[in-house]
Amino acid sequence: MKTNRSIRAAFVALAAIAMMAVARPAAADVKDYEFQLVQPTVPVGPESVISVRLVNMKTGKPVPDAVIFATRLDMAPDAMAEMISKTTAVPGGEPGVYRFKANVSMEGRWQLSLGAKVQGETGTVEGKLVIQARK
Ligand SMILES: [Cu+2]
Repeated sequence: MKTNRSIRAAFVALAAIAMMAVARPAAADVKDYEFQLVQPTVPVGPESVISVRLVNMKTGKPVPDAVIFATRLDMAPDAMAEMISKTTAVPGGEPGVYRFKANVSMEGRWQLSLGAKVQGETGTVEGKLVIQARK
């Protein structure tokens, strides 16, 4: 019954990995940060700029110098998750505001998903924002 035992061991190992993935200890501090839209709407166009502000909810202050390492823009809110636009970071703007240029090709709701590292904090700040595109 050696085989059964090693299969069982493999299952136990897999279960442990799965549990770690689900119950990964969230660093308390990243919960204090939030992404907010600067404007709720953007114009439809090939080079629309979306501005988001990263705010420390405890202090109410914007957070400059965060490293935004993941963005995704898609039309999931209008049931078109497969409709994805590439985003490009645009420099400038006031401290704590992060701007992204994208081809917003269609009127409707777009979702911007963000991941960021904040200096001095472990963990990742994640946010999903819904923007209305208008002609
Ligand atoms: Cu669409």
